[in-house]
Amino acid sequence: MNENLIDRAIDVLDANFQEGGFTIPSKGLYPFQWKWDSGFIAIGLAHYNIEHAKTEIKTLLDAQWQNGFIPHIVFHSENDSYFPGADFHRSELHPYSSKKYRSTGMTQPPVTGFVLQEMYRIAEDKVDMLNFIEDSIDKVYQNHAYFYANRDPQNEGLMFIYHNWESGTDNSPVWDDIWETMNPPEYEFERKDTTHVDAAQRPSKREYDHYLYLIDIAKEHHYDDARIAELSPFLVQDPLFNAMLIKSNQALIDLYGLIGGKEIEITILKKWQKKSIDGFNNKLFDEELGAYVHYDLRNNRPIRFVSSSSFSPLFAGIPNQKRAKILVETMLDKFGGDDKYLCASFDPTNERYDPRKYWRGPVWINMNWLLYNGLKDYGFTEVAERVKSDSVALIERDGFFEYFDCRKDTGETNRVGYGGGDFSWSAALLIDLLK
Ligand code: 9WN
Repeated sequence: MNENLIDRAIDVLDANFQEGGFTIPSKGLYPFQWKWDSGFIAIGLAHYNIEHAKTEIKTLLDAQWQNGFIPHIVFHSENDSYFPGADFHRSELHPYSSKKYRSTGMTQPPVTGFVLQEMYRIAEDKVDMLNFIEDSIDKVYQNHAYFYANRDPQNEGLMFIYHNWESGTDNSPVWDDIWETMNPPEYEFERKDTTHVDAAQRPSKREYDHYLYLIDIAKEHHYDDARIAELSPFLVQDPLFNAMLIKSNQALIDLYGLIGGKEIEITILKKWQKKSIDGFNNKLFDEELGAYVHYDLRNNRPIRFVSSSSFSPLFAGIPNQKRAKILVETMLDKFGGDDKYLCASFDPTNERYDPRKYWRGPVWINMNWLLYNGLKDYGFTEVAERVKSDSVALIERDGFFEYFDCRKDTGETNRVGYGGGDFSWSAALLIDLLK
């Protein structure tokens, strides 16, 4: 059974691999290269086509800006099946943007560092992989340097994101109260996503108005981070985003150690790492909720909701064992009923939870992959195994979809998964889970 599932996953990835040397997340819906998708995809590719895995990362890093920034979408081709495209984002407004590729002017969770380490773990030819890493790692380091120099105005070791798309968890209920503080114009535009996916599973038109308005503000200031930090109505310290950075910092420390002769970079990374882990634990843990939460820097308040992002610090070794245990209890208590697959993207006991709608409840395989590995590292073997077998069960039930209903019984027949079909990271990470 597993072999068959792996073969199907490989077919999905191969069909989504493009001549330009990158993998689209899903045909029709997402026709370009996305930053954190590329990382997860490279992990899956590394298991059966190491050259494609290397190419995936090389292509992404080729789109890096002169200031170290790596954009969230790289528009490799003209394709009008996606909105908003290159003409809306206008990355050329930033003086340091890539001259080779048009892109967005926002980023996504910094997974590339730990992805290089995963590729090293998976590769059979370690010497060859270390050569590849040696060629790529400074670019990832520069990306981290960009974050510490531009995204941490209060010097807390915690980076801000200025757009919900930077979080990767686009329409999470976590952002709802921020939308309440804004009043964007009613944009006129043609939605493309809802021509590919049932509108009931996607963000609303009004939510898109907010998303576009945030980009317009950033564009008005030519994507200048300092101006964005002063002016953007959306300015958030996200536990998922920062956990990915911390995990990747550690990966860079380890990999530079293997390469040798990189003491200066290692010293700087260790300094960043200490500041970030301390800042994270001091600021983002909510004792009452028993979970890490987001912090709204613009309105100076914690955003007190539990989502799958709340547990992602397990993947980066951020909580001590005692806090890790509290996190697991919270997860099982709120998300882990026998009637549900782990792990819903948003607290099923909260009134904002919606089991069908995108990041407002459904299970995502990339989040489960992070949680599985984090739980395993902390010795929560049984829960880790449950997250893994639930992920496999959902893919077996619905196929390689983008997201999944966590309810074991939805009362519906002819079930299919939600969002885009033949979704690349669901396939890639399934391969890694089963290998
Ligand atoms: C905007 C590509 C991306 C993922 C995100 C997911 C979704 C895009 C969209 O698809 O976001 O970036 O148009 O909805 O939320 O995590 O990287 O798969």
